[in-house]
Amino acid sequence: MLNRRQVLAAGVLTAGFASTPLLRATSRAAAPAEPFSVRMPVPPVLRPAARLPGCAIYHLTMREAPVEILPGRHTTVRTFDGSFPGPTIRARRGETVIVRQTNKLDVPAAVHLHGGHVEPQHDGHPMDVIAPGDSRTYVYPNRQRAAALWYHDHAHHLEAENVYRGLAGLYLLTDPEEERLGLPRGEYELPLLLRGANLAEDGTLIYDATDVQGPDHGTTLVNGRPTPYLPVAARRYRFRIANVSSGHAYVLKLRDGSEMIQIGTDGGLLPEPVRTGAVSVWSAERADVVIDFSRYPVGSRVYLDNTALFGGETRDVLRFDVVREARDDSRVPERLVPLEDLGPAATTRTFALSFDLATGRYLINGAVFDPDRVDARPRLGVPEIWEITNSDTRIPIPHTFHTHLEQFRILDRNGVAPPAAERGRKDTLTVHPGETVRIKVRFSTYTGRYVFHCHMLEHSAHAMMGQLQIEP
Ligand SMILES: [Cu+2]
Repeated sequence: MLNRRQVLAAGVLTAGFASTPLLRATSRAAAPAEPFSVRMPVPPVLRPAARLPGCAIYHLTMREAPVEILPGRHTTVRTFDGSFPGPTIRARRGETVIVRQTNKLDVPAAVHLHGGHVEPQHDGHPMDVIAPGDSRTYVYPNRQRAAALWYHDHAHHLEAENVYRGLAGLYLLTDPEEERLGLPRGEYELPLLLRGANLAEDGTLIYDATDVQGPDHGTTLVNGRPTPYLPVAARRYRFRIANVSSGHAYVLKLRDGSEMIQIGTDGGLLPEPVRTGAVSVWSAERADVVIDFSRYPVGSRVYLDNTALFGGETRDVLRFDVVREARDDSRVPERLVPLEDLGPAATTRTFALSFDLATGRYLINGAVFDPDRVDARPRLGVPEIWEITNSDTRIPIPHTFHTHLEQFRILDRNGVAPPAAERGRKDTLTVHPGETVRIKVRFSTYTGRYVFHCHMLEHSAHAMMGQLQIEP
């Protein structure tokens, strides 16, 4: 594995700027894909290798595979089981999922279940990697609320490229509370994994960490295909949106300005639905969104746009083609799932996110990641307030702060209560330049070592990460 010095020598300064959307000024010729010329695929649902009482066992192999991204062209990507993005794992609360991962890539990998509440040895710690040729078994107890989690590589220094090249997949955890709500399901509940890709004309996936527009600028992919179309019925659909990009932000709007209903965020369902014209998902965030197509006559074309254009991205994301009528017995109740009270906080910690111009390093509290250093020792079960400040105002670089193990609550942004869609269980949040965000978090169940980091993957790959030791 590359060490930090080698990565720095490889050009961390430009690489750092590369994942800075606000600094992307120019645009580049798009890859040769007519928008809305391919149908949106749905990643396959992974079938268990075995089922035991209360437990499902899966096998996944990480390997390179050729896939079709641009029509008629082959692209070699890094996959879980040949699927780009990875297959969706469907889990139920209380039913253990065991995933045996075999690494047939020529680079190390560590598989992290993002948003998962798991023991430290199953968390995919960045230093706890699966060497090429080796296998490892991860255990996910699923003792947490229904949520759209996702699994992805987390090998230190390599995660940005590994995820960019394809090592990401959705993990949909359900529970009886969610099931009884009557939300759209089956063929009317679809994942939308969003990301960018820099594709050459011949289909080659280019990873250039020094690209000033970010390595994943260029073509917007939904479930691995460029700006696709999706035939829909004139009824409600539930979309499980995940931003699996290196550093892109998506602020999604329907081009006709119509309402969407956001029902969930990173850690599951919101207390109540949020009717909105714009759904925001930054790197690693998820949004659970219902769109009601019954307001459109059959034959309508409904466009989903990205309005967070910092340069290099296209507005087009997805086109819904309303092709038929359909019965709809789904609903969106006015009350979803209540938020539990985390209790009064006993400790306050501060985390300062910054970019050091002199060294080109991304820092948390003035330091880069050191696997031999513990940065915070929260006590099990004791609520804490974390004040996370992005002090980069001269060079306005946003960051996305993510902690492993636990879902937190956003208390305020610069002292102001967060927007309704952020008042749920969160594991990732954007901290804008000049902003201080206060969160409340309470680590539960497991002691041991976990990481927190910026989830702009070019930043975390350059060691914008710290370590927690959860103490009994
Ligand atoms: Cu960052």
